[in-house]
Amino acid sequence: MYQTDVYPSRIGEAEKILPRRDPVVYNRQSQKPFALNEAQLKHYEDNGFLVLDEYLSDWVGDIKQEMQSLKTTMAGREELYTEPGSNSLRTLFNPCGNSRLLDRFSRQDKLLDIVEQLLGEGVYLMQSRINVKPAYYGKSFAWHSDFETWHVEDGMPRMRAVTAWLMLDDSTPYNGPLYVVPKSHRQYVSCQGITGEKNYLQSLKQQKAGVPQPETISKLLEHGGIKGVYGKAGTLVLHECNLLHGSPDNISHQNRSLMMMVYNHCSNACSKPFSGLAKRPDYLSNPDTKPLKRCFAKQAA
Ligand code: 6CS
Ligand code: FE
Repeated sequence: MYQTDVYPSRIGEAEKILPRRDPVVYNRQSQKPFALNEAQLKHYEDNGFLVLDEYLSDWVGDIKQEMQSLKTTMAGREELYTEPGSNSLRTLFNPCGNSRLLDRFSRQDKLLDIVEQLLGEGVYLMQSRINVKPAYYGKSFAWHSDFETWHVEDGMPRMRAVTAWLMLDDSTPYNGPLYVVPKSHRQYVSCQGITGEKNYLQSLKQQKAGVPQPETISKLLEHGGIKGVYGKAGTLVLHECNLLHGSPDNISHQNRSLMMMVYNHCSNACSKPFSGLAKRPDYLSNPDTKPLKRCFAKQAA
């Protein structure tokens, strides 16, 4: 059936800025134990992100150990992407679908209370990934909105998703930290160009399609400039799906690894990519869109 595209992008037209047509917070009255307070909610709503210092520090050691074993057990699989120009691991996709521990981690109250406050009840894990950003070899990520990619390449209809990402190493001004453009989530950049077949094989190493032009980025910067996101390992960042972001190379001697979990509301499940091209692999857009069941304990079966 024909689906109207309210967020067209890469349709072969000139780049333009369109208004956001969706709420940022869907369930602000939540009374759950780990729900955000009014001030935190307002920060997220106004700026498009929120940093919770050392919110999940007790998990960092276990997750890093699990990541090492996933690197071995998943070696040779398509889910592993290397850095451009070297064999260092850049990204490992779907850690939560390949590890019992990480699956349970993603379904705990400390995350879902917040996610369901932001999106409304009934969410699924659309994508998970570990970005390593290795010392010396970790290369930049160009400016982009995740939603733009998920809309064009996966068919995510509306802006009703949030990424919760956990710092697995300290994130400092020197080790290739994430840069965000506060308030940019309130506008949508309809990018020029069109999408090539299997674009993800290129974009996950170095994104080119869906990257706004410098003049457009400058316009979005007028409202809030650039902010580096720094914190100690264990810090959690809530990142709205349409926030403009990117990161520089890591030429330091310290890795900057993080684990990202993308939660999407079940009513907003991805259908057919708006590009008209084939669907991307399941490890980029989870076909299991049933609501997540909460998991209460770290170790219990
Ligand atoms: O393709 C994805 O799903 C994600 N990866 C990149 C490099 N950009 C868009 C989105 O964050
Ligand atoms: Fe991104």
